Amino acid sequence: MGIKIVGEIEKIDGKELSYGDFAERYLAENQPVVISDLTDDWRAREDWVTENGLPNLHFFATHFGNSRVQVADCDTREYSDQKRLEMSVMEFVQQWTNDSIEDKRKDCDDGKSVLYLKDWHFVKEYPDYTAYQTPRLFCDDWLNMYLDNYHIHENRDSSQKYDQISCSDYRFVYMGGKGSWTPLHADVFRSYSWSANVCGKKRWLFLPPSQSHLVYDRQAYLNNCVYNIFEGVNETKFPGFKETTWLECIQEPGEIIFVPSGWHHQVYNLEDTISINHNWLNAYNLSWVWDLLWRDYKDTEESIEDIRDISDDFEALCQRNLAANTGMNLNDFFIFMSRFSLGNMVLLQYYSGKQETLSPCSSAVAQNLVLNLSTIQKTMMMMISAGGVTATDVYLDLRETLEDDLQFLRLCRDMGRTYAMIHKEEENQVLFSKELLPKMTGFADQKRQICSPKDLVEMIDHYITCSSHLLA
Ligand SMILES: O=C(O)CCC(=O)C(=O)O
Ligand SMILES: [Fe+2]
Repeated sequence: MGIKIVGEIEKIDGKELSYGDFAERYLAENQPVVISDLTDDWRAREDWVTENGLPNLHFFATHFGNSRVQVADCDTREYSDQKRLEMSVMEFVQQWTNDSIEDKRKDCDDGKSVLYLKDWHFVKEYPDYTAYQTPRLFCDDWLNMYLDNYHIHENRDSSQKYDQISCSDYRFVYMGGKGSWTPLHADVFRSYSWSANVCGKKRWLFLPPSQSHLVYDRQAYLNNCVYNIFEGVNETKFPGFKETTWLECIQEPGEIIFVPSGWHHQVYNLEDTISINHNWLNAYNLSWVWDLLWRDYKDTEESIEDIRDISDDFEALCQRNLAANTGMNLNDFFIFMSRFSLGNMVLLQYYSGKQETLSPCSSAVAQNLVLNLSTIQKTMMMMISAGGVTATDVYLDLRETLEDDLQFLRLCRDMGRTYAMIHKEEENQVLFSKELLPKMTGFADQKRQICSPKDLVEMIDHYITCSSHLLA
């Protein structure tokens, strides 16, 4: 059964695209787009690619050969994903080289599996090797900004050691030969993703979120999703699949694709390809993240309903399972939003302090901060009406957050730099840590704790009101 492809993804020149236009046309509208001309000066496009435009495997083996990475066996399904193997980059490169030599000799198809290195946390592992700069369009990234300073899920029962690398960030390198591929999925947390081809070509197939229900089997445990849209989609399980309509895109070397929230996609490497990809979220897609988290929570609850009566703390069990399945539970989300809001408030106070001299850029930053806060506030209101977060030991102690160590100061500094850069503020106006500290101590004298979404809503109200003059 073939799929129905009804159009292609728009392509535009990144040099001609302002941040405001990108936010308005693609982030806010949740529409995919391919952007050219933003990767020409990346070190990765020099170091990682041979003169013939192929992956420079020798470079990887000599510089990063010892890294342990996850490699997907593209021919073997395991549950809803491909089977994963762990190996060193050196081993991966050796297998890839051997396979290509054999393919050439035998003119292909000897039944050997195609391997695909995925989800390599390259930036975390090699922070001093600047392989690329994240384009400004994708920098309003709460997820990675937060994860650079905090863990999203603190594991309270220390029996399970926190997985340092695999939860450390959402910035990845992918590498695979021609024919390697990624099964149908929508991204983690329903975040946005961007994906840049360092070399090679990809074919993408996209399904708009309005049709997502057509690729799910709601009857099955944990909502089974179609795995491969080109092979054996079961009519009985997915009766709506034949109604689906797809958008296609061929992504060339150097191009970046923007994958909006909740769009399912299946991806093929048409040539030997290296790509860099980040997942991120911000004010424009926060409601997607919340919706999924709440739905996953309800599904988790339902899946263990039969042990509710014999469980000491059913809610805690649900939260534990949710964190294990999705990487974040409702409490983690609440703490994430609380810390992130606090950072926005501190910055807003900083900008309020310079109200007389607010440049157009500073005022764009202030507007962005207010947008962030009001979006978090709306999301917290949804959380309140859904009845989420009831655990009594989940709260944010302001004094601890503000004074205890450098984590929060770093988060504020990263946020300040990021928003200044996004809105092109002059270097000398970028705030410095020493100016932030007095702003923070002002906070600590106030209410001691944010104990519930309601507290956070009230606190945000106060700060938005106080800074309304910045938006005039
Ligand atoms: O390139 C791939 O194989 C998959 C990438 C992907 O799914 C993404 O960037 O969201
Ligand atoms: Fe994806």
